[in-house]
Amino acid sequence: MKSWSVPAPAKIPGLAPALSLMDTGTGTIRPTDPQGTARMYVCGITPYDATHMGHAATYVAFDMVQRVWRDGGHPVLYVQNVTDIDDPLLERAVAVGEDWQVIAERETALFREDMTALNVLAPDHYIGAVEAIPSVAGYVQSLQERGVVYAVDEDLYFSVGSDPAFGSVAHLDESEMIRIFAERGGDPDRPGKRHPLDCLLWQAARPEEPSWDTALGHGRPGWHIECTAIALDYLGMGIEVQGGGSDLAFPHHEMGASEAQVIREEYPYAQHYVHAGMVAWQGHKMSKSRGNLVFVSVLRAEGHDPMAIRLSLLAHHYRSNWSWTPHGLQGATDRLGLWRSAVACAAGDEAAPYITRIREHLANDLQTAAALDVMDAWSVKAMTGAGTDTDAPAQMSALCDSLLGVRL
Ligand code: 5CA
Ligand code: ZN
Repeated sequence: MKSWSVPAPAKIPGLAPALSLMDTGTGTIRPTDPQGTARMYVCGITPYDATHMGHAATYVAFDMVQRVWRDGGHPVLYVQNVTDIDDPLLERAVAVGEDWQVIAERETALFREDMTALNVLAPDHYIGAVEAIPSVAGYVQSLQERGVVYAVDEDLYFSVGSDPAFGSVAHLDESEMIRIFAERGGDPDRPGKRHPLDCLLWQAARPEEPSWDTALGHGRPGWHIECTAIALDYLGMGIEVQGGGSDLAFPHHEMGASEAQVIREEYPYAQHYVHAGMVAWQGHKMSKSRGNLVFVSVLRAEGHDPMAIRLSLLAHHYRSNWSWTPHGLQGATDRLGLWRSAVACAAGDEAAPYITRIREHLANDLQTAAALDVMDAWSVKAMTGAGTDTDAPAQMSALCDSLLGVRL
C-alpha cells in the first residue's frame, strides 16, 4: 500500500544515549539495544473514520522512538499495517450505505495527509490486511501443520495454550483476559471453542460479506494474525518494539506474540511491548465507536498549525492517559510562537548543554514534556538577550526539527 513521505531527520552533532522504554511484558523501563537496524512494528488504523487526536498521540509517540534511535546512530526499519478489512469497517459501510473499500481508501488517504502534516516519519512498509491475505493463509497453514488450529463450523481458531508464553505480554489473570477479550472483538462464549480465549484465525465467507479465495477456502483473516503475518514477513522475530495504544496490549499483542512464537518456534516475538496511553474527550477515551472524536483534519482545517498540534501531544508523557482540551492546544500554539521567535534571535545560550539535557530526557522513556521545558528555558533566555552564541539559534532549530519533529 502507498505510504507517505516526510523528509528524513538531519543528523545533529553528537549521539543520543541508548533509548530506554517501558516494556509492558516485564513491567520495567529497560534500555532498547538494537544490534544494527532497529526493527519496529506499530499497529495501524482501522480506516472507517478519520484520524483523531488519540491516534495522532500514539503515532507521534512511536515517531519519537524512531527519531531517538536515529539520533543514536541506529538505522530503523519501521512497519505499519492498515486493517482495511474487519468487522467495524463492514458495519460502518452498512450503516452509512457506502462501499467498504471506498471508506477505507478515503480514510487511509486522510491518515497519510494527517501524518505528513504532523511530520510523522513514514513506515518503510505500509501494508494493508487485504494485500496480506495470501501471507496470512500461509501462516495459518503452518499453524495447522503444528496441530494448533481447529475449526468451529468453518471458521479456524488458534489454540492459545499451545504457546507456553501465552499471557506474558499483558500479565492478566484468566477472568480478566476473558472479560477484556469479549470487549475487544473476541468471542469467549462461542459454542464449540475448546478454550474461551482461543482466537479467530480465519473466518469462512459469510453471505453479503467480502471474501477471498485461498488454500484455506473462501473467507477473510482474523484480526491478530493480520499483524503477525505482516510483522513476520517484513521484520522477522525478536523485533525491538511492538507498539500501539494500551488498548492493544490485550488481546491483540498477546495473541499476535503467541501466534508468531508458535509459527517460528522461537521466543520472544518482541523485546519490548510498548503502549501509549489513551487520549480522552468529554470524559471518555476517544473512540470511533463512541463518536467522541477530535479529528486532526478538522483542527488543520480550522487553521491550527500542525506543529502546534504536534507540540500539544508532546506536552504529555506518551504513557499517560489524558484529556484533550482546546486550552492545551492554545498553550502549544503559544509555545510554538515563543520557540519561533527565539530561534529568530541573533544569539542565544550555547546549545550543547541544552541539547544534552533534551537527549537525556528523551532517552529516559521519552520524557517529552521535560524536553519541551528545556527548549522553553533556552527560548526565554534567548528572548531576553542573555546569550551570546550566534550559532545557537540555528542549532536549537535543527534540534527541534530533527529530534522533536517540530519544524520552526
Ligand atoms: N487496526 C487496529 C490495530 S491492528 C486498531 O486498533 N486500529 S484503531 O484505528 O482502532 O487504532 C489505531 C491506533 O490508535 C492503535 O494503536 C490504538 O491503540 C490507538 N488508539 C485508538 N484510540 C486511541 C485513543 N483514544 N488514544 C490513544 N491511542 C488510541
Ligand atoms: Zn495490529
